[in-house]
Amino acid sequence: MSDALILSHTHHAVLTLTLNRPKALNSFTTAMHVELLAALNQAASDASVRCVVLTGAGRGFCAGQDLADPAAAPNLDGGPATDLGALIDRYYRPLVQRLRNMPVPVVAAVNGVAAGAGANVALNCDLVIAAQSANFIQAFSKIGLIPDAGGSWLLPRLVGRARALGLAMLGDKLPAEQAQQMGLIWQCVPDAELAAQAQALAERLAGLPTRALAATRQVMDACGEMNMDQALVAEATLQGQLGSAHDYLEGVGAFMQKRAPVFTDR
Ligand code: T3D
Repeated sequence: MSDALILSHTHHAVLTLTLNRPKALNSFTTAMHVELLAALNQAASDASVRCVVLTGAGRGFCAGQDLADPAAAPNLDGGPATDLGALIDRYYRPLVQRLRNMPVPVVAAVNGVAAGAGANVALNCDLVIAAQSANFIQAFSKIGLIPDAGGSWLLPRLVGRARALGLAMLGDKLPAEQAQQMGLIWQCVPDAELAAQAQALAERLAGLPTRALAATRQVMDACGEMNMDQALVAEATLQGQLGSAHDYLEGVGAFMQKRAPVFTDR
C-alpha cells in the first residue's frame, strides 16, 4: 500500500488521480491538498494527458475537510479561533480554480460518500459519474458553516434555488440516483461498473478536441453572468480562436475525407 496521498495512474491518455486517505474517507488535510494541486498542475502541463479522472480509495470519495487536521480543526480548548477564511484562500480556492481551468476535461468518478467540500470538489469537475451506492451530502450546515469550495455558486446553478437551499440547509444524504434525476450529476451507474465506465467516458473525452471542450466549459461558466448580447460576443471570440487552431482543420478535414479525426490541441 502506497503512502502517497494522491495515487496516479495513466492509461490511454487518461490520468486517474485517486485521493488516498481511505481510513478518514479521503478527507482533505493540507498535505493532501498540496499533493493534489501539484498532480493537477503537472497534468495541465503534460501534453500526453488528454483527460483526468478524480476518484477516491476505499469506500468513500471524500468527506470534505479533515476535521481533525490541526490546520483546520477548531480550537476546542478555548484558544484562538482557526482562520477558516485563510484555509479556504490557501487551499480550496486554488484547487477549485485549477479544476475549472484545466486545459482538458475532468471526470469525477464518485465511488462512495462525497460530503462537504468533497461533494463540491466532485461537482466542480466537468462530468460526474457516481456509483449507485454513493451519496452527496452538503454537510456544512451540520457544523455551522456554509457550502464552500464553490458550492454556493454551483448548487443553485445546477439544481435551482429551491433544491440548492434544501440540500444545503438540511444537509441530508442525497443518493446518487436522485442526484442524477435532479441534474446534479451526469450519470449514476452500478457500483461494479463505475471504474470501467469512468475510464470509458474519459477515453471518449480524450479522443475529442479537448481544447474545444475546455473552451466549452469556459464559455458556459462565463455566459452564466452575461446577457445574450454579451454571450454572443464571448462565443465569437472563443470560436475565432478555435477556428484557427489545428483541431478545427483536422475535424473538418477528417469529415470531408470520411476518416476518424486525430485531435491534438490543448
Ligand atoms: O476547516 C473547515 O472546517 C473549513 C472547511 C470546510 C469544508 C468542509 O468540507 S466542511 C464539512 C466537513 N465534513 C463533514 O462534516 C463530514 C464529516 N463526516 C461525516 O459526516 C461522516 O463521516 C460521513 C457521512 C461522511 C460518512 O459516515 P459513515 O458512517 O459512512 O462513516 P464514519 O464512521 O462517520 O467515518 C469513517 C471514518 O472516517 C471515521 O474514523 P474512525 O472512527 O473509523 O477512526 C471518521 O471519523 C472519519 N471521518 C469521516 N469524515 C471525516 C473523518 N475524519 C476527519 N474528517 C472528516 N471530515
